[in-house]
Amino acid sequence: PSETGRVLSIQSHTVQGYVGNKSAVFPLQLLGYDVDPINSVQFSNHTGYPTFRGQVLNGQQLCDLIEGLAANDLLYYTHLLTGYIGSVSFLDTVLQVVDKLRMVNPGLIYVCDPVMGDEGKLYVPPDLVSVYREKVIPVASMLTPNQFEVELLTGLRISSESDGLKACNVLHAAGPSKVVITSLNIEGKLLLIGSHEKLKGQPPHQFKIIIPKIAAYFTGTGDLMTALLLGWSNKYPDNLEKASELAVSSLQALLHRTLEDYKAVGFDPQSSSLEIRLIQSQDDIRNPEVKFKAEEY
Ligand code: ATP
Ligand code: PLP
Ligand code: PXL
Repeated sequence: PSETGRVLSIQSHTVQGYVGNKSAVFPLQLLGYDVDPINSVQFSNHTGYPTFRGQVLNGQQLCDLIEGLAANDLLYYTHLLTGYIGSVSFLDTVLQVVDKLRMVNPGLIYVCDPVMGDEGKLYVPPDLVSVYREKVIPVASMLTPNQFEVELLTGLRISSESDGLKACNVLHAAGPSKVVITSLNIEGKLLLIGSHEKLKGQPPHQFKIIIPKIAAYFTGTGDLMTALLLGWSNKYPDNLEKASELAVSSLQALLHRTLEDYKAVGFDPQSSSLEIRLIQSQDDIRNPEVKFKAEEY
């Protein structure tokens, strides 16, 4: 494995519970990264609860923080990580941040989770879709969409594995050399598809990992998954398969621990969204036992 790096992570902060930066920063630190979080929002709790309160950072305020770093020559990063972004103006500012970071480090890797929705439902303003398509995808190094997000980004309907593979090819042509579709529901099965275009214009290396579906609804898992993929794919830059096996194996161990803990206190895991047991799963993050193997196409 190669050396670790310094990550700028622009994501949500919640006082209680683990989504956004709260679910990405700790695992990246455990994997040896320096992580500098910018909190795009600060909410009491995630938005799946009956209510929430808090503040939203605007594009100008993000600019201000970046200018503060720039003024002290502190803009050297190996990675930029972004997740849920709630407005076009904030996403436009993130694009300016990408340019600024690449002026300092032309090799900056931008890992983008294009969070827009799930299961056919959009939970960002519709205007964001074209900004992701036209401006963000071209500058992203690694993309981690779910099935619905791939459909929005490519305009293709994904109803089979081969549709998923074709969509990855379309995304590679538009920019990112690594694409991981983190969840696909195909014929009742849950799977991840990974695709690495090692040489521009050459056929990508593609694989899948079958994931046994747990009958529960978790929040923050998408954010954790992307952080783990960043962490491991930087340690194994030429082996996205191995990086994905490690990430999936950590995450599944954590999900099972979460489920067991909720059951132990008498909660019905299907009745509400579960907060992940992130801290309690630190050994599974540092040293995952690979139980989920990739199958090459
Ligand atoms: P995005 O952040 O782009 O919206 P997403 O919709 O794929 O991503 P999740 O649905 O939270 O995010 O899934 C992320 C990962 O978490 C999946 O790859 C899967 O491995 C795991 N996961 C989430 N829920 C379950 C579940 N009920 N059973 C098994 N694995 C799950
Ligand atoms: N709804 C809102 C308003 C959100 O901000 C998010 C976060 O991304 C979600 C739902 C669920 O996100 P995910 O599918 O990544 O867990
Ligand atoms: O990606 C999950 C997420 C991120 N940020 C905020 C959220 C959620 C999920 O509900 O509420 C603020």
